[in-house]
Amino acid sequence: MGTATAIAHPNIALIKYWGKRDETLMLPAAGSLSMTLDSVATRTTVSVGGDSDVFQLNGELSTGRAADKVFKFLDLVRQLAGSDDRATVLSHNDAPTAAGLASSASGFAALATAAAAAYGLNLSTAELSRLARRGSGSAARSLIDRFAVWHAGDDDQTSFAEEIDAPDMRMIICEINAGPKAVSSRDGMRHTRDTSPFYPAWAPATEKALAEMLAACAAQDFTKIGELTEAHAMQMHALALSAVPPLRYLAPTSFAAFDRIAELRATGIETYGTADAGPNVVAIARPKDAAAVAAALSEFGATHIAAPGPGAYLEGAA
Ligand code: 2P0
Repeated sequence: MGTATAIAHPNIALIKYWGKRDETLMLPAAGSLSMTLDSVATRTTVSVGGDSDVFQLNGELSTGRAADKVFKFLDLVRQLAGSDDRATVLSHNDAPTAAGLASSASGFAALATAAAAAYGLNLSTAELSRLARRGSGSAARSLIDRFAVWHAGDDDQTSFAEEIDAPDMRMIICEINAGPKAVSSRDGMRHTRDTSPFYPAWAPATEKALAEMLAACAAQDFTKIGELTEAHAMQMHALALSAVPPLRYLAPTSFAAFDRIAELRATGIETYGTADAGPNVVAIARPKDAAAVAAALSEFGATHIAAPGPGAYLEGAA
C-alpha cells in the first residue's frame, strides 16, 4: 500500500490541440506544442487503500463528473499495475480552477505521476505522458520540462509529449473575466468536429504549422515563433466560430488586448498573443520585455508573468 505526492504546472500551447480522432485513447487530430509554466501548481497525493475511491479537491469532497474522470483514470493505473486496490486522491490547486489556466493539464499530470508511484509502477517520462493523456489530452504536455511537442501519433504508444529546445521567453497571462463559463474544451472539440464545415482543414493546417514552429524553435527565431503562435490561435478560434451554433470564446476585451499587443509590436516591443477556450489572453515576449507587456495589459485584467517551468515531478514516495 503506497502513498505518493506529485507537483505539476499548467502549460499554454503555441500550436493548439483542438479535436480528437480517438476519444477512447485520447488521440488528438494533430500534434501540438506548448510551454510548461513555472507558476501556479497542482499538488496531488495518492494513497492506495480504503474501501472505495475518494477524490478531494482543495479540501472539498468531489463527486459527479470531475470525480468520475479521476476514478476512471485510477482504473487505467490499476490495470497497468495489476491491482484492484482503491485509492484516496487529495489535490490542491494554487489558482482558482476558473482562472483560465488549464487546471485539467496540471491536474492529470500530477495525478498520473502520483498514482503511478503509489501503485508501484516505475514509468519513464514518455510513459507518464502517455498515461496523463488518457485523463486529459493537454496533460500529456505538462509532464515535460520547459517546451513540449506532443506527437499526435497513430496509436497509444506513439502519442506522447517530449521536450524540445526553444528560446527563453515569458508568458504574460491576462485574466479577462467575461461572465458565464465557456463550453468545456472536451464538449467544444466534439461540437466543432460534428458541425464545422472547416474541420477537415484543421488537422493538416495544424501539422503544417507545427512543422514550421519546430523549425522556428530549432532556429531560436522568436519572431517566427510569435507570428506562428498568434496565427494558429486565431485559426483555432475561427474554427470554433465556424461550428453551428458557434463557439465564441473570445470577449470584446480579449480583442482589445490583442489590439494592444499589436500596438506594442508597432512601438518596438515584440510580443504576440494567444488564447485558449476562454476569454483570457496570453502574450509571449522576450524576458527583457515581459514587465512592459504585463503593465500594458493590466488594464484588461489581472496579469502575471510565467517563465518556462518543470514538468510534473514526484515530491516524495513512501
Ligand atoms: C491546448 N486546449 O492546446 C488547447 C487550446 C484548449 C484550447 O488542450 O478533452 O482540457 O481533456 O483532452 O486537454 C484543452 O483541452 O481537453 C486544450 P481533453 P483538454 O492547450
